[in-house]
Amino acid sequence: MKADLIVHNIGTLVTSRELEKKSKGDMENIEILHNAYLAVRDGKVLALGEGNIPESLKEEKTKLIDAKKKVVTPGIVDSHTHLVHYGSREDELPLKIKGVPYLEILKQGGGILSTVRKTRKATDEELFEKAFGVLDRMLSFGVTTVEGKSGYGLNLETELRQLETNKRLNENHPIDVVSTFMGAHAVPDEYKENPKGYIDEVLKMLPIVKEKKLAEFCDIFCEDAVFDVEESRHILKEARKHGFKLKIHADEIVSLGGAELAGELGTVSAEHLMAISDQGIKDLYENNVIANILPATSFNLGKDYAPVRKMIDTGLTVALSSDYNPGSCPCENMQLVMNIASAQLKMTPTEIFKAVTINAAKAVKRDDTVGSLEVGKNADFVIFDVENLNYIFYNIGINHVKDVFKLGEQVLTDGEVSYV
Ligand code: IZC
Ligand code: ZN
Repeated sequence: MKADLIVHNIGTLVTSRELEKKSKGDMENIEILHNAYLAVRDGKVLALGEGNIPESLKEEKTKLIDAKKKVVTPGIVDSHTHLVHYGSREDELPLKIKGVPYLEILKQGGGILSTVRKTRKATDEELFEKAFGVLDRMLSFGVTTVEGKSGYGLNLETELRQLETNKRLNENHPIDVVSTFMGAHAVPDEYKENPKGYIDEVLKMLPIVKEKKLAEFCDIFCEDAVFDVEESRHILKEARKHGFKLKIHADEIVSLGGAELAGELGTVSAEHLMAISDQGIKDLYENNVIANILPATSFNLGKDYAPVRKMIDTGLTVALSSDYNPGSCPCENMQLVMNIASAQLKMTPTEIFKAVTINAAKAVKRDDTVGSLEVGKNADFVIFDVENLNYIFYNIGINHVKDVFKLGEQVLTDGEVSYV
């Protein structure tokens, strides 16, 4: 079969295809090729390898792109974001700088609840336009798949509007959007005196969201003074009965036992884990739960980082995501996340690429189609304007992404969005 497109003269091709682990704690077990080519047909990877392009792949109309010895990787998967919402919270910056804790701002009716008020008032068009711009920025940093959560409606109507916006974004933007229902993100003002009443509301939303096919995953903010372990267990078990795959914001700020619950329920992933216990790490490992780490949030809140080296040594599957949201981490930049992972979490470039490609694809259950460049998988890939992987983690704070391809189509050209 002939290729539509061949990228050749690739200095370093990170395919992210998983290789056998050399030890339990090996997270560098992905394939990295040198002097390589990547051939695409009908939006899928047709062939790849080292050396010259095999003549058998070429025909007259095959488009050739010279990668000029640069680095090519799979499209980055941002597997944890709060994509659709309205407004911003820079009015809380002085409080944050003075040291008022994130959960205290929420208790005072700010934080998530401030975004809920703005999101409820926004029109569908406003929600769509704002998130569309965010996706363009994410794309410019090399992201081709994004998970997005609801959780700023906290009532049926606006939760559905957020999820419908996810669907519309998925249909209209080149980035794939994986939708997560997070009605249990906070207790809304109107249920302040009756939080159990809000849990009943969430339970009623579950079958409606599922019936409308608006979300694949259900997530919950299991946190001190938000939803406790028992409430989280109840909601997640009900969600599972309705066919949702599960995620949990666990041990982000306080070590509540969220990771242990993730292990008990066998959720797909557990998110944050900055305050995880040793038992929590063990439980995630034994139950195959992906540790989804969001270091830009630690950075932005001035909090401890998750104990990632310990997790990797234990054998956990670690993913890295942005946590893009209007409060704890208003950041669309996955390269910043990767730079923090290098400097602060002491992850190697190879581990970091594994965490943002194939492991992140597993965290959104898309590893059958994205997250690695393998024959038959989607031709979602990025050309970084650097000569080796280390350079991305050495020259920090700038965007090294030059070109992005989604299903074989060029959607970012020389740093500018270029899809039609
Ligand atoms: O809007 O603050 N942590 N949820 C849990 C968030 C951060 C989002 C927000
Ligand atoms: Zn989150």
